[in-house]
Amino acid sequence: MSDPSQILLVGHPNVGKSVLFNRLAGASATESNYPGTTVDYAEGELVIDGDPIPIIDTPGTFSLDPRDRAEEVTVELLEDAADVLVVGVIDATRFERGLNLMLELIERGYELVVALNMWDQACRKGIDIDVDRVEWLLGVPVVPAVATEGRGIKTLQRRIDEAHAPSIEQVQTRVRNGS
Ligand SMILES: Nc1nc2c(ncn2[C@@H]2O[C@H](COP(=O)(O)OP(=O)(O)O)[C@@H](O)[C@H]2O)c(=O)[nH]1
Ligand SMILES: [Mg+2]
Repeated sequence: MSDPSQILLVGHPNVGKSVLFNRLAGASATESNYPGTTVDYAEGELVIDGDPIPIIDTPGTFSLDPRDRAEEVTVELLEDAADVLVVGVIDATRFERGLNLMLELIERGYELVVALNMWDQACRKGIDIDVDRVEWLLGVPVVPAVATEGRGIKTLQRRIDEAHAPSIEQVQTRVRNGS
């Protein structure tokens, strides 16, 4: 996507969104309270091609059919701005669970880049994910990362430019035929 109005980090709770957010937004980060709620979220800026773009660390959500106020806030943040670019964050040790949320994001037409965080834990546990293959199946950039160590952050930042909104039908066909 050329000029997103906002970048949103979206993922399950405890996948490392906030650590990743702090790596990306650095000193620009500030906490806000979502209007009319007790839900907090952090906002900052990420400079892409010389332009500062607002970036938001959304409350953890398991799906885009919200089940509590925090999940509702994430869905509202996704729906409120036009030209949203989503950095979907998955815990690589719980890859398949995280994948469902990415498919929901694709289904709703969001421009997406996926961060496969906790890559260190996945390696330690012997979980072997074929990143190129996942990238081909989803049709969006997929970047392994270890947010706590700052690994993968530069690549993620660079590849935000390649964010893509593939058609869910194409993704489903590839998943059906390609496995
Ligand atoms: N081993 C490992 N731990 C991580 C990584 N990223 C985050 N964490 C830890 O995972 C926990 C949850 O991170 P947090 O950013 O709060 O997750 P959030 O709920 O998605 O915002 C914290 O204890 C982090 O230090 C990672 O890449 N590798
Ligand atoms: Mg968090």
